[in-house]
Amino acid sequence: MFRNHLKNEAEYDHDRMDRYLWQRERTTGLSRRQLIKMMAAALGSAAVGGFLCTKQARAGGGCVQKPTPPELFIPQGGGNYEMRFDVLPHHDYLVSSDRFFVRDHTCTPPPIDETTWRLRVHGAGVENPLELTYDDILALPSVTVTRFIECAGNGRSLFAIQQGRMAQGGQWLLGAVGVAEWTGVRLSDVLDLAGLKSQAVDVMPIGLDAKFQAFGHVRRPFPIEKALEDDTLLVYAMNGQPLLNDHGFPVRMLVPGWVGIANIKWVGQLLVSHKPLMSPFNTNLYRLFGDDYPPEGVLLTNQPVKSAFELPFPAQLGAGRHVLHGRSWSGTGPIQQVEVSVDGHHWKQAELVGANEPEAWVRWKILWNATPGKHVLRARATDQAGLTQPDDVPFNTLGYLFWAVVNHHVTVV
Ligand SMILES: Nc1nc2c(c(=O)[nH]1)N[C@H]1C(S)=C(S)[C@@H](COP(=O)(O)O)O[C@H]1N2
Ligand SMILES: [Mo]
Repeated sequence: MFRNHLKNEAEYDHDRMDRYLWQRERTTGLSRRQLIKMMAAALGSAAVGGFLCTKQARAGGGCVQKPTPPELFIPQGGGNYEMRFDVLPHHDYLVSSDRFFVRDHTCTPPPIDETTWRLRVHGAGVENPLELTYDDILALPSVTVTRFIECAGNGRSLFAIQQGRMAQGGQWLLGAVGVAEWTGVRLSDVLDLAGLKSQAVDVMPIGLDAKFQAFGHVRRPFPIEKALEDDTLLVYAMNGQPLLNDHGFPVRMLVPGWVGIANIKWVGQLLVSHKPLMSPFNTNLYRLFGDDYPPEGVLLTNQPVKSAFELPFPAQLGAGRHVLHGRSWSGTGPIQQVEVSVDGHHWKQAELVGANEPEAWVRWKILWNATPGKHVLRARATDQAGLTQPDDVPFNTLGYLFWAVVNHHVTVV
């Protein structure tokens, strides 16, 4: 019944939240106002810990299995490492798997034996609940796409650095994003096998990693319309190799253009529902809360448009001519244009280089004659949907979606 507005999850969220609160009102006897207050309270206690696995990491329990040398990554506590843009090879469109950022809620990438692993597809939204083996999945028609995965919290540190207000959570710069080539099967093919019912409204992949505190297993529903898109995949390979354990071996979700959390790693179950589904990962977390937002927050769906220079942050350069390299990306379409300012007033078009895939990124370059002194470089992208990076963004307490133009400080000597 919601089908016609499922494409726009933000609109649908309104209905979904409404129904959810209505169900909760009936089962708990609490008022809507009380329920919203409880959500906000749970949120407060959750957020205090920031990245909650930091303690474990300090105790020596390494969370991430692939090497994370400081030349390639900035550690962000626990199982969280951001990619360094400054050492990304300018000529590579893809981020190799050894450089790809890692974001784990629990520091417990489960050691999964793919011979005993099963994907359970079940729920009232399917006629024939089923279990698939790894081999069953490999035997389905495969699809390869190039897309980014970006954490909703990417750029969070810039709320403090640039707008003077620190948000809760890991203080990422801009490297919690990466573009890879993903191979897997269409989620729609798997749902067809399970006899998807016309009444199905939501699909919720559930991760096999440990429970994230009181929030339980990492899981996030998305509407059936998104589930049925051609590039929404159950992925088993990244850049032509089986997924690394850190990136969700044996199978993870790829939900193109959407916030990182939608791309559930180590998927063990797909719950297909004929009723709206909720999880703390789209009610308490991954919503915009704060003075500029309604009390129940605003759902996150697509990543907005952003840009980064392939320079250290901040950078030091010698005087003279430089080719500045960078990348821009958007969750709402390919990039239309990128403008760069080196003086805070004038904008010049950067030259777009090579591939410009939707929900991936485009590389760009521009010549700069650097004179000694302090400078602020700024890059501003516009995507084909017409979305342009603003000068600042309203604060939200959890620091998601910082997509304002970034002031990149450079000292020229
Ligand atoms: N099971 C599970 N899936 C998960 C997460 C997690 O902690 N557990 N983190 C999510 C978040 S917040 C992001 S940004 C991406 C990061 O994917 P990556 O670590 O492969 O870069 O995975 C998502 N999928
Ligand atoms: Mo994330």
